[in-house]
Parts: sequence; structure tokens; C-alpha cells
Amino acid sequence: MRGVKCLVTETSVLDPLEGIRYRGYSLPELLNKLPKAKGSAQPLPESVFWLLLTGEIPSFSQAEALSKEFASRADLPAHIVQLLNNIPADLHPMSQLSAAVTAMNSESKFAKAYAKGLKKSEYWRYVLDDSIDLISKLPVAAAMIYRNVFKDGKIKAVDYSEDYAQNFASLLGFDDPGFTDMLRLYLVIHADHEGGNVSAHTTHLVGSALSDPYLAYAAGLNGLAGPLHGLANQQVLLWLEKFKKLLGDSPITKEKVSEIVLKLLESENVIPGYGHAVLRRTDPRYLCQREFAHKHLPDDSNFKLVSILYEVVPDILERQGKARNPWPNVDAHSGILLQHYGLTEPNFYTVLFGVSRSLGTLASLVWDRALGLPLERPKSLSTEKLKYLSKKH
Ligand code: AMX
Repeated sequence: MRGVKCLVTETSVLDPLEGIRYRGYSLPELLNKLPKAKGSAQPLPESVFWLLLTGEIPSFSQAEALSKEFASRADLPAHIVQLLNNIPADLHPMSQLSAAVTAMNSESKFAKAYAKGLKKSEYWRYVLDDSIDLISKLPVAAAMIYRNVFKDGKIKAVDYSEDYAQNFASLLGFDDPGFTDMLRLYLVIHADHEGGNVSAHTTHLVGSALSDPYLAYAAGLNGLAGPLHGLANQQVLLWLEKFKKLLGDSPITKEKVSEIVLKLLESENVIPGYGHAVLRRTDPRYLCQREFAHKHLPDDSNFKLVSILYEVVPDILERQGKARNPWPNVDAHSGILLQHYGLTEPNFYTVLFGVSRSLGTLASLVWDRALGLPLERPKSLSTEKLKYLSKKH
């Protein structure tokens, strides 16, 4: 399906060379123009939802009003708390999140209104209401999973006066303002990547059956959980660990790095964090994180390692001659920022991606229903039928 233009997505467009633009704005433009959290240089992720939904950059007070709206809707239904407290702790955090989001559809205002009889022109209002509810609840569900699996199972209450990322950081148990700023950047840059990527497309597809936003986004999360998509951020960390084991005490030289990368390439299918189905240059989401690291953690040993890999891996992939894009994507960098600030459990990384990606996919879902887009149902053929048709012509 690469290159087949068959989807309408209002929220963002991905250019192979320039990268993602949210409603026409590049990421560097957005990091500059979006309203910032109080006392921070990083934008408020809630302002991204506003922008993706309306096409307009909100003022600080509009973004602040959205922060309050999200905080006021954050409580989880009792049965979700019970579900998350009883789910096996060794189930992957993404499966836990997906199960929780699926079960949250008990709360769907769209499903309830649809069951009673709802005019098609009204669908989007209920989808919007459900989407705001779901975005509000995701950080609490994600933090419960984190605290249950990796910490003591205790979680703080949401603070109604704080913004989305600040609340998320403290629910996770982090009080370092540096972590919160990194999380703001993370939530902003992972929010949307036009309509054809697996998580966005799946959410759109399942939503086209008029499954409610909880069911549609849970399906998107299951796609995000694949190693070629969102799970790549976890895979990168595991790959870096293997790399470090092979490196041992040897000094990091380009020659040594190259030797180890080639060795790992023999045993692994791909170098995680490199390549992309659409992009043909370094992902600007990678570059934003690199700039953040240069500013805030220039001496971090993982950052140094990731930087030298950036100098070595593209040449290796180009020489191998398979990957259409030898450059790093967003996932090559995110894990080492999280490691630096103490979120050291790679299994949890895709859950953070899942919280962020809700901002774009759910804004899109609202537009799908507002535009009255139909059920998605492409035609398929059997091989036998294809052979028959190719002979005939
Ligand atoms: N390392 C080694 N080989 C790679 C490679 C990589 N990073 N990226 C692509 N290739 C190989 C493919 O496996 C394929 O080989 P094959 O013909 O033997 O099957 C060949 O190059 C052609 O692939 P492509 O057309 O360039 O890529 P694609 O559009 O099929 O897939 C992607 C894109 C991202 C899945 C692929 O580059 C990849 O697997 N990268 C590593 C995983 C990763 O980082 N995923 C995250 C992407 C961003 C995201 O969604 N979060």
C-alpha cells in the first residue's frame, strides 16, 4: 500500500524529506509557537490536541482550560482500577493498557447514545466527548500500570491545578522538573504522524465500524505494540544493552562500533530505531530529542553512544542496500532520555507512546465522524483470482 493515496487525515501530513507537520506547522515551529507550561521552555501537550482538533494554536489560557478539563475527567471507573490491580504483573504493560482501554468502553457516551438512536450529524459530538474522557484517563491508567508492575503499587491523586504532563509525571512518581519537561517534549512529538501508520490507521479503521473511541483506540494501541512500530523504542534499549555487552571495556571508536553493529545485524532482523516507511531523512522527532539532549544531558554516556551510532549506522545500512531509509527515526532516541531521568524500564516505553498518540488519533477520529467518512472496506482478491485476471489481460 506504500504510496497508495487512499486516506483523508486532517490533523497532520508527513513529508518524506521534511518530516511531520501538525496542521501545517513543523515540529521546530511548534516547539516555538505552542503555549509553554509555567516556568518551562517546553510546550503544553494539551495545546497539541487543541491544534490538531481545531487547526488553531491555542492561547495559554485556552490550553490551561483544557488542562483543567483533562484533570477533572481523569478518574478511572472502579472496575478499571480493579482490573489493573488484578491483571498479572508479568503481562506486557501495553497489553495491560489495551485491556484497560477496551474495558473503559463501559463509559462510552457515543455507544450509549447510538444504542438509543443518534443522528449521523451528531456522532462527532459524542466521539469528541469520549475522546476527551479517554485522553484524560490514559495517564492515570498508564501510571497505575507503571506503579503496579515496577514500584509499590501506590499512586498519587491528580492535582486539578496542574497541567497534563505535570500530573502524568507525578502520577508515575517523578518529581524532577527535568523529567516533566522531557515528558512534555515526548508527548508533543509522538502525538501524530498522519493517517497511514499502523496505530492511526487501525484507530481510523475500527472507528469506521462505529466502534466507540475506546474500542477504536485500544485497537490502535495493539498495533502500536508491534516491534516494527511503537515497540521499537523498547527494542532500541534492549539492542543498546546487547551492544554494550559486546563492547565490554573496549574504547568506543567508529571502527569498533561498526564491527559490533555488523555482528548484531547478523543475528537480528533489523537495527531498531532506524528506517521508516515514509521518511527518507533523519526524523525531525529524533533531531528535537537530540537538541534536548545536547542542552540537558551532553555528558550522558548513552547519549554519546547514540550519537556515535548516528555517525556509523546509516553508512552500514546503505552499504547493506536493503533499507530504503538508513536514517534514525523517533525511537532511536527516546529511550535514552527516559533512562537519563530514571525511567529505566524499557517494557514501559511504548505505553508513554500510547498516551501521546491518543492526542492525534482521537482528534482524527472526531474529524472522521464530523466529515461522515464511511465504513472502510477495501476489496481483496485470492491469489487464484489474481492469476486468472493476469492471464486474462
Ligand atoms: N535494519 C535492518 N534492515 C532494515 C531496517 C533496519 N532498521 N529497515 C529496513 N530494513 C530492511 C527491511 O527489513 C526490508 O528487508 P527485507 O526486504 O529483507 O524484508 C528492507 O530493508 C526494505 O525495507 P524498507 O522498505 O526500507 O522499510 P519498510 O517500509 O518495509 O519498513 C520499518 C519500515 C520502519 C518497519 C523498517 O525500517 C524497520 O523495521 N525499522 C526498524 C524498526 C523501527 O525502528 N520501527 C519504528 C518505526 C517508527 C515508528 O513507527 N515508531
